[in-house]
Amino acid sequence: MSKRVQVGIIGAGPAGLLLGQLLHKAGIETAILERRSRDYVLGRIRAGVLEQGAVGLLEKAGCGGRLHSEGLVHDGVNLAFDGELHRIDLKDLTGGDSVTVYGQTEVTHDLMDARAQTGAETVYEAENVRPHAFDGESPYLTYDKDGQSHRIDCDFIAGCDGYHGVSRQCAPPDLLQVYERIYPFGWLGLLADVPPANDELVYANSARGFALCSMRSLERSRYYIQCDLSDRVEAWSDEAFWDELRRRLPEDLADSVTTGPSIEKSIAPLRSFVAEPLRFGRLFLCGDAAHIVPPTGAKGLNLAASDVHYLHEALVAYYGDGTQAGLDSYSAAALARVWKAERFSWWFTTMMHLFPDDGPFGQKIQEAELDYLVGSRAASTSLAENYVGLPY
Ligand code: FAS
Ligand code: PHB
Repeated sequence: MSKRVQVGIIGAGPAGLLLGQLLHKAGIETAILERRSRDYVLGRIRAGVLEQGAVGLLEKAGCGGRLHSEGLVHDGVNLAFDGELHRIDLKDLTGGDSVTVYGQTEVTHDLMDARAQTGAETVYEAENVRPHAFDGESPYLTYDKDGQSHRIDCDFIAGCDGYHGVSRQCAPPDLLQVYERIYPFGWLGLLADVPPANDELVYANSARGFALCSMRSLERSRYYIQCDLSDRVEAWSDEAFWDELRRRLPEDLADSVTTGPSIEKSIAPLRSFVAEPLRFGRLFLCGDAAHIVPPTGAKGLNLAASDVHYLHEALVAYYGDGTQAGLDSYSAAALARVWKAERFSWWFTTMMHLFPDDGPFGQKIQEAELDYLVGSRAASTSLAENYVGLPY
C-alpha cells in the first residue's frame, strides 16, 4: 500500500511526536512510524525536568494544559556535599528563569493524545521501518505491518528514532562522524508513590557515590543512585536502595526520605555521544538519534525539543516560501546548542560522581570545584543558566 505526506517521521518519542504536532499546527502533513506499541512507549520511565524552551514548544503544540496544571515550577536546585545542602537560586541568578518538573511519560501522553485528535497518520508496531532515496528529491519510507508491506512517499524524513534507531545507521558511513565518552558507572533509578524528601531537586556528591532526589509530583518521587556497570537491578531490593540512598544524603535530608515500595526500578548506563552532521540530503536526525547526554544535567529530552525547534522552523520556512536556508543551517544550528549541553552535562557529571580511578587528587579537585561553585556568584550563575537552558 502506498501513501504520500510532506514529512515522514520515524519514532513516536518526544522528538517525533513534538515535531509532528508543530508541523500539523503549521498545516504540514506528516506520518509517524513507531516500532513499539503506544503503551510500551508510555511505559518507559525517563526524564523529569523541562527547560522553559521545551515548555514553550509544548504550549505552541497545544499541549500546555496539564503541563501547567500539574507541572511543578522550581525556582531553585540543590547541591549536597560534605553533609550540607547548598541551594542554587535559579530564578535570581538567571534574572527570572526556572525549570518545570513534569515527567517525560506525561509529555509523551499529552503529545500522543494531541496527535490522535489531529487524525494524522500514526502507525504503532510498525516493523522494519527504513528510509530510502533521501540523497535524491523523492525520499520514501517502507515498513511492514500485519504481514503487509507499506510505502510512504514524502519530501523529507525526520529520524526521531532514538539512539538505537535505524536512521543514523542508514547515514552514509563516510559522511558520519561520531564522538563518544562512556562513563564508568550507571544510574539505578527508583520510582515510588511517596512524597519527595525535599521540595526541590537535590544532586548529592558523597564518598559513596552520586545520588539524586527528584520527583514527578508531590505524591510521587524519583530517586537515583550511582551504581557499578556490573550491577543488576535484580540484586537491589527496595530496602537496599533506600538504605544506600540515605547514606549518600546529608543527615537532615536522609531523615526526610519517605520510603515505600518501588513501582519502577531500572539501571541506565551513562554516555556522552554526538553524531555529525545531522543532515544527509533529505534525511534529518533529531533528538537521541543524533546525541546522548548523561542525565545529570537533565538535558536529553530538552535537546530533543531544541532540535525540533530548529527543524520545525526550517520546514515551515521551506513550505512557506520555498527557502532552503533553514534546512541548510539546521545541522550547524542544532549542533551548536547540542555541544554546549554536552559540555554542561559532562562537567556536572564529572563534578558530582565518584571516579575511583581519579584517586585522592581527583577527589580534592571535586571538593574544590564544589566549594568554589557555591561560594562564587559567577560560578553559580554559570550552572544556573545552563541548567534552565541556554537560549535557542
Ligand atoms: P526516544 O528514544 O525517546 O524515542 C525514539 C522512539 O523511536 C522510540 O519510541 C523508539 O521505540 C522508536 N524507534 C526506535 N527505532 C525505531 C525504528 N527502527 N523504527 C521505528 N521506531 C523506532 N533525559 C533527561 O533529560 N533526564 C533523564 O533522567 C533521562 N533518563 C533517561 C533514562 C533512560 C533509560 C534513557 C534511555 C534515556 C533517558 N533520558 C533522560 C533521555 C531521554 O529522555 C531522551 O533524551 C528522550 O527520550 C529523547 O527523545 P527522542 O529523541 O524522541 O528519543
Ligand atoms: C528525573 O526526575 O528523572 C531527573 C531529574 C533530573 C535529572 C535527571 C533525571 O538531572
